[in-house]
Amino acid sequence: MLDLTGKTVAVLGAGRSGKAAAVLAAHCGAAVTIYDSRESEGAVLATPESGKDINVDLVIVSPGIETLGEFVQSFAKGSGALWGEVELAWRCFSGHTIGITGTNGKTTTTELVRDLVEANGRSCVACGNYGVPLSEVVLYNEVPEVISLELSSFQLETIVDFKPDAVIWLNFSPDHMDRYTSVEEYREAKLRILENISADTPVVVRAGEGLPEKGRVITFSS
Ligand code: UMA
Repeated sequence: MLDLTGKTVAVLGAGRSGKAAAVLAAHCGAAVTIYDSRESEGAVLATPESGKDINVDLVIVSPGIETLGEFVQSFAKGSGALWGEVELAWRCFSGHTIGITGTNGKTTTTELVRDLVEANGRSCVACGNYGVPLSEVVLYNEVPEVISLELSSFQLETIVDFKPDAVIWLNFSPDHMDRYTSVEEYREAKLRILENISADTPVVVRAGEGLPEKGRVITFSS
């Protein structure tokens, strides 16, 4: 488990991932405060203005909060590192990670992958953008050997060292244009799934997606 003893952590967002990240960071030994821009039980009410006065060792951001927005940036300035919830949780997981992204079909595939892994005799939990935050899963009494991890572009924006053992890239089409200034920006966020992989990491991808040449590519098509 990651050791955060003596560290101060600000978790931004008191939704499902924020609360799970806060419990996990506290479990790792940190002094944790949750901040939210709305009145929320267990969280300190914060604004971009008040965030400027908060300097901590680590800021953990929930996926629904814009990384480059004023709220997150006010906390990040003057603080140490900025991680997403997935980055924190992945650093606390010692099993195998299958990272799944794409614009459509992620949840179905995440469940299918879990079933395939289990059918091969290994314990596996489907999680991430799909329902259960990874931060909850790493604190289960029986931590699975493998995680089938659905990853949104929002979650991928805030990875640092996150390195899946296998990648599945299903497809890409414009989405979330209320968050991104261009389709390219959305695609760049998703492509971060490949950022830290090794040359031999399997990358299962739909033929014709035009991904950068990274990993050991295995294409599929109808
Ligand atoms: N908040 C602030 N400041 C802001 C904006 C929001 O404090 O500027 C606070 C809100 O007041 C709220 C909290 O942030 O209290 C919400 O955080 P969040 O939006 O990250 O929501 P969570 O409940 O933590 O859920 C997140 C994912 N939500 C989003 O990505 C928007 C869930 O994905 C995910 O299941 C969950 O973590 C567990 O990992 C949902 C989703 O719609 C299903 N995802 C998008 C999609 O699939 O298209 C990407």
